Amino acid sequence: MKIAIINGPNLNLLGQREKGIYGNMSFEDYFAYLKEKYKHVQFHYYQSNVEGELINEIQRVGYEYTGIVLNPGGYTHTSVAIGDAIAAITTPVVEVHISNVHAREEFRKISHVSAKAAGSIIGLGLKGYDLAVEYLTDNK
Ligand code: CA2
Repeated sequence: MKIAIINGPNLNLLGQREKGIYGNMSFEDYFAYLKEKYKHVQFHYYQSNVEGELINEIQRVGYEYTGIVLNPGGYTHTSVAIGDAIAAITTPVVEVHISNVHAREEFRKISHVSAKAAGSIIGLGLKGYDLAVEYLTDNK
């Protein structure tokens, strides 16, 4: 069972900056925990700050993998192209946001991804990735 975790722009800074919003754990540390917890899952992690690279990766894994956990970062609110990429693939996508985007600025309430995703997990911190993996691996 193959699960891809794809993180968008600036999420490489997790644990280093804005800890009040995004927590103090790096994604690398959290990823080590996930791999330990779901030993039967073959994980692939990808992070990019570049919109087209994220789309290339979504297309690359989007037909063969069991599921994609996607946090598109700020592109969530701007990228029609990432939404189109999700609509084009066959692998289910769970959208994850660490912070509660609905409790922040107005522009963060818009997502070009939510309607194309199987579902969204918002505002539960890094635990959201865990819950997304749980959903995607259930009954597989
Ligand atoms: O809450 C989320 O997961 C977001 O996708 C994070 C994006 C933000 O633009 C979305 O509205 C919500 C920002 C990612 C920035 O990540 C940082 C992490 C640590 C330090 C600085 C930025």
